[in-house]
Amino acid sequence: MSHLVTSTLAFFTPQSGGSSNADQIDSLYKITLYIALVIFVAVEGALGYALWKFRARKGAVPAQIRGNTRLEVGWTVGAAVVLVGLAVITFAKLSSIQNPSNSGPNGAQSVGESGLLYASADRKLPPNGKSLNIQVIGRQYIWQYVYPGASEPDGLGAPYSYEQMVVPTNTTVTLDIVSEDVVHSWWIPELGGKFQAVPGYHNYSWFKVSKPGIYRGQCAALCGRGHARMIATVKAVPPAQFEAWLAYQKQEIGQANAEAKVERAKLGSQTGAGQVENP
Ligand SMILES: [Cu+2]
Repeated sequence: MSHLVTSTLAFFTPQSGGSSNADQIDSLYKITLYIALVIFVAVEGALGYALWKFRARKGAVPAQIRGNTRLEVGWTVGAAVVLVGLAVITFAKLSSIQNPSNSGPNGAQSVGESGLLYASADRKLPPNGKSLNIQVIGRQYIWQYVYPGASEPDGLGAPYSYEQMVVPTNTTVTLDIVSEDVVHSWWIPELGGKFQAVPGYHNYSWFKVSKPGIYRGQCAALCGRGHARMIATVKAVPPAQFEAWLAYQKQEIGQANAEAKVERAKLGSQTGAGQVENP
């Protein structure tokens, strides 16, 4: 029975469990839901009771009532108290949703050091200022993720991946969300924080995953005919595994770039048929 109640509630409440900000959003939602449930049951119960108790009887004349000041003041003040209560709870919880927390002691250690920290006026950083910053680029119809570690000063040569983001566990990950074409929406429900990717604008979010695993999401703004295929996953792995993956990715991309450079030089030195005919 209790399992039925929990799973029914889980169906009606936001997904959570992946990151602390998602948990805070979930608990805020549940507080509001429980208060609303109590009021719903009380109001509908009173309505049902009145319908039954004062149902029409032959010859009966209903009491002729005009207003009830005490009742009216009561439900106005009651609603105001609920509103103020919810506002206070929301603002008390808001900072733990918006502001990133520090990485855990067993998180990735190199994060935020050796050039992995990017400063920004708008981006919120954890209290100790260290986070793994990943750029999330939305484009029709795929998500690209650019990780820190550019080999060239202009930011080129940074490791990247498509569709699946790989992150270390227990590490605060801050996201810099942008778009190359139209408005997309970044959302991994279990990790909280849905944010739009808007061309020409930067949006910031964060998460900290405690359990290794795959967290699924999907572009949440209709962005064109390929929108349905624009899925996103976050794969959380232990920090050591993440460092190894990042190094491998960097090496593979570097190698592919070097090969492309050779190919380009080769093509540039060849004289094509078109060039012969149209000098
Ligand atoms: Cu999209």
